[in-house]
Amino acid sequence: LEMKNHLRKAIDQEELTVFYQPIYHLESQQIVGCEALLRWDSSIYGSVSPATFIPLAEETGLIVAIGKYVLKEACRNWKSLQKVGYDHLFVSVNVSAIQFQSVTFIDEIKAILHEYAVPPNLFHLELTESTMLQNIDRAIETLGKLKQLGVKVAIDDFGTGYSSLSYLKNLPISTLKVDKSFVQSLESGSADLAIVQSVITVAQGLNLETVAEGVETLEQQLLLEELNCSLAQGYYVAKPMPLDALLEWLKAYE
Ligand code: G
Ligand code: G
Ligand code: MN
Ligand code: NA
Repeated sequence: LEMKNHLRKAIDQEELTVFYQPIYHLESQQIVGCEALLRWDSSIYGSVSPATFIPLAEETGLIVAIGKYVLKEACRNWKSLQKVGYDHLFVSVNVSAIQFQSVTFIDEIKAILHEYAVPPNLFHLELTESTMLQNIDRAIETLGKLKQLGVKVAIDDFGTGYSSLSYLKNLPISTLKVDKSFVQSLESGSADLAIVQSVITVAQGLNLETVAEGVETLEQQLLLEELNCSLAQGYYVAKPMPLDALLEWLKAYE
């Protein structure tokens, strides 16, 4: 309860910030975008993981305000990237189930993209399988509207849910993000290699892009390249960082 009360004040007290982790094309090693990842630097608790405070925000309904803050901040920061020439990079924002299911979600997205003049094709959303499967018909409808707007949607943490593959063909999405739990134990001949390989094969068959998450070593990167995974992100190339640091990092990376 205590933490919930502090979370309530976190936005106004400017304790919430958005970090960005670069996403790159494996074959060319070019940076193509970044994932927005929320951070809470609390005056009481220090830095709190979103894995802890996002569920709290969902329980209390605070996720509505927090979600809106992240969407706005991501668009505002995209403008900063654009101003210094990185106008080809996409920004990918995590969306929680409550946010996605809100009746005003599509209008909110439209308004924010309009307000910051962000090209919809450079604005991506990440949803988990469980978010989509809570109400599959409704999800298909909302995803269809996003697609009409030109906003790309990725399934996040793909492979960790219990759902069957059959629903995939009915979802108007564009990307599968291979969960880092599979990527981290990638080794030649391992079970995880077989799993990642089949996810990529399924994605190719459905014309979906693949992003491997949690790439920490050159070995993992090379294996993913061999498997024809298109994009990747992970500590091997860069950790999530504040916008200022990202701008510096992009300049140095060129
Ligand atoms: O960056 P980190 O590993 O700490 O993120 C932990 C979890 O929090 C991840 O599952 C990530 O998807 C989630 N997360 C990070 N930022 C956001 C956000 O802005 N909104 C939502 N809903 N989840 C987020
Ligand atoms: O949204 P999602 O659940 O995919 O969140 C991605 C999480 O993975 C974020 O918390 C991010 O900080 C974390 N992350 C990104 N790259 C790496 C990595 O290379 N290794 C590990 N362990 N975590 C990573
Ligand atoms: Mn994500
Ligand atoms: Na993930």
